[in-house]
Amino acid sequence: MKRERLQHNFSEWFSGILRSADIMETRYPVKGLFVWLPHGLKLRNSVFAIMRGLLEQSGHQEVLFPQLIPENIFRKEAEHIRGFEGQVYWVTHGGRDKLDVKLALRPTSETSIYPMFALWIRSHADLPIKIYQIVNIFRYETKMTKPMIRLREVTTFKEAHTAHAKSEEAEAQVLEAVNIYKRFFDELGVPYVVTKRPPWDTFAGAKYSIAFDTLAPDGRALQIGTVHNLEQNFARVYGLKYEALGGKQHYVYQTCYGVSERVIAAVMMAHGDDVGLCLPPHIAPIQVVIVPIPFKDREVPVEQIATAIKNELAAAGLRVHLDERDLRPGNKFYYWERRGVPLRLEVGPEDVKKEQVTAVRRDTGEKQAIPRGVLKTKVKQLLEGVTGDLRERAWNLFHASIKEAPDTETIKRVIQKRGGIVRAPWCGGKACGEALKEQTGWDLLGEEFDGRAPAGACPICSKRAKVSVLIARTY
Ligand code: P5A
Ligand code: ZN
Repeated sequence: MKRERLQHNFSEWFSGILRSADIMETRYPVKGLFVWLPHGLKLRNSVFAIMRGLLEQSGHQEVLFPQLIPENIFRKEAEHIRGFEGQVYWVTHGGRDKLDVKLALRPTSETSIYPMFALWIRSHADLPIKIYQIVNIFRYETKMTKPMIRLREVTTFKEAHTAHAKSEEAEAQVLEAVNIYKRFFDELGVPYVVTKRPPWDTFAGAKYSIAFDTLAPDGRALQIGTVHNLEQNFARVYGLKYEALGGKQHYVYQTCYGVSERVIAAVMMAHGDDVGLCLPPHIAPIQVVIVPIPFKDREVPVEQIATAIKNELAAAGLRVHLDERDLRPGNKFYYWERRGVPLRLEVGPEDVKKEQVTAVRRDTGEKQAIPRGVLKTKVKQLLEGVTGDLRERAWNLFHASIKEAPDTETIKRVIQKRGGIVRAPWCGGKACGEALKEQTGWDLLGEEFDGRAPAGACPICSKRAKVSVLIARTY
């Protein structure tokens, strides 16, 4: 399967496929805002259903907070504000009246949620709190906007927020969140690295941030999720206190973590090819498409049989579509291939005669005849195979794009030449981190999380390396 065009002109491929695969309308007349189309919205919903399941299973409860935050409350946490100041849209008027207190359109919801936490938390018994919401947020992004990837209205912001009695519990929560995200991306077959972001790239108001990055086909790293330990920063500002057993008041410890529709872009990139999308079956809005191949001069009930097959597969719980349009089969094939439908079943006169169906896998193009008698079982098997193979292929490509480099010249050159991620030894010092960024000209993703103990010396200070640092060109 060809991925050349994706590599060389990823941007063009991506915007082309958004429209032709019925994912997004990109001509909405406000910069950074886009329209979800039916097929795209179904894909989005099934991806976020997985996330919902993972969060619910691990004791998170869904809430829904208002979108507007009063300026005075929004401005309380100094660091947070410094980070978001330049990105906030303000509501200043209600009708013709100027508002007494300006209202921020949430760029994220810490400052909307935590004042309510302050009302809810009284004693130790009220903790922990683990909530999440899937909402839209607004960020006045100044870098180039891109559908799903850098939006001014993020339509699908999944944010979770937690509060704990003890520092260690917040630490444990960070690990739980990292594991939830790992499972999420594994389910989607989206490969990733996990790093602890350097201080200059830490979420505004957090003690530290852990981030997931994948690679776009053009070799640039894309941050697809973050987990933050907020420690007591927000708790102190918003007065989130609980009474411990002895009657003493304590500030809570907090974490938050989020992903957005960027993960949908990551799914499209991880599995797509020259033709278009290639979707993992469990999230594909249509898993199986049936294309009848009628034969004019013969009296074979192709359509009738195709309908029977459709009903049989639908009854088995598969998302199946019968394409009865008056189009040439070849056009239909291409149409569904572009949309990434994992499996096509063709029913032609030959198939009818032999009581079989011809199955074609979207990912490999592999064709095979399936006897009608074992259709259900065989189709399910094939789909499972596709899921596994897509994941494996994506991870193989990803691993091949991670290179080791011992010194700044090599780091610089490797990324310049082929993009991807470079793993280098690092003493872990902030100054050396900054120098690495300066001298290579690329971005530090950060210290590799649960990475292998590195061999070698820090390329800057020559001290023995304590950790591995990952470096890439980023989006
Ligand atoms: C965590 C959830 C936060 O906002 N507050 C609540 C924390 N973290 S974050 O890193 O700023 O955002 C989380 C993830 O959202 C995606 N993202 C975006 N996606 C599309 N367009 C944007 N403008 C945008 N900004 C952030 C990123 O994947 C990020 O990791
Ligand atoms: Zn060093």
